[in-house]
Amino acid sequence: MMKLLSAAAVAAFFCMPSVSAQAHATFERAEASPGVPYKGVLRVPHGCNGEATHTVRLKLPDEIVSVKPMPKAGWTLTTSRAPYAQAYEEHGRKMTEGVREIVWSGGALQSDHYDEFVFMGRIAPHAKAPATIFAPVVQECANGQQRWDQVPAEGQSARGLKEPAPAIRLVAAAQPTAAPVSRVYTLGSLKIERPWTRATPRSAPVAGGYLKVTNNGAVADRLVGGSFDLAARVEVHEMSDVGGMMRMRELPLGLEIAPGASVELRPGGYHLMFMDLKQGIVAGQNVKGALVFEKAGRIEVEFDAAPLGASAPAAEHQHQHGHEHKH
Ligand SMILES: [Cu+2]
Repeated sequence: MMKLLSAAAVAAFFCMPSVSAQAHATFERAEASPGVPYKGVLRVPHGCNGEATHTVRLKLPDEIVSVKPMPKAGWTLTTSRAPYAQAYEEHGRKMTEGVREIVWSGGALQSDHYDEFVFMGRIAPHAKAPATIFAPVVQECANGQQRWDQVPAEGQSARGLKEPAPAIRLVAAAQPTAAPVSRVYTLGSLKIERPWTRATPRSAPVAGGYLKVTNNGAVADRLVGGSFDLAARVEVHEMSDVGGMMRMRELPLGLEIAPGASVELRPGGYHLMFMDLKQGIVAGQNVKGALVFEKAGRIEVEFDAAPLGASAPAAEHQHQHGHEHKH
């Protein structure tokens, strides 16, 4: 016959070591790439020696920028701002300072409960990869603290540390295996090869457009703009390294394609900027748009969306056959 057991009796019966009591504070996503958005979900598995946590302090490493913390019911949110170790440029605006510490306070997280503390940010475009970055955390309780601020010595593993700081591994953005992509267009004496774009986070306001144009004619032409189904308008941009800082600006007169020349629009260089996106771009999606040249006129094209952070177009073909696809 079934009997109701008290919680204590159940615990005694199973007599298992509590997994959560040994767990460390960690981030849900432990890997990210320079220049891409990062949603930080800090997982807090227990309190201070069995005591409830009333405050969680999270220090952001230099590599995490543009941070906005997510408010949390039952907790008071405060942030402290400070200059970034290294300024960077985002769409023409110089970013010099931002949130460096987030404090959630006035809460009551029981030691045998679990909770998550969230922020949205970005891995700085100048962050080095591969590397591991650390975000020290302090939990404050009525009579003590639980710190997560140990960082392994250079070249050492964090495995042996009792109170390791939550870590994020930075890896170079995914480079899709380069297979030839067959979208090629001809407009007068211009040859336009494989227009592509990149997946974006849902809330991204802009995206980049890339392609290669070759002018087989005898006179110069200019790429002056275009359209993109998911954007309000399209601008032609230039990106350049000015004293170690990536700078982006609109080319009001467009981009010249000299006779006989090939110009490649690619991440980190010339690009189309899709302004005021209506929705996020999904990897694998083909988005219709158009290119407008000063002399050759307008042509409808399709942009293939490569994964977030890709530095080259996604492979169009699943299998490589060991030969070039001719067009
Ligand atoms: Cu741009």
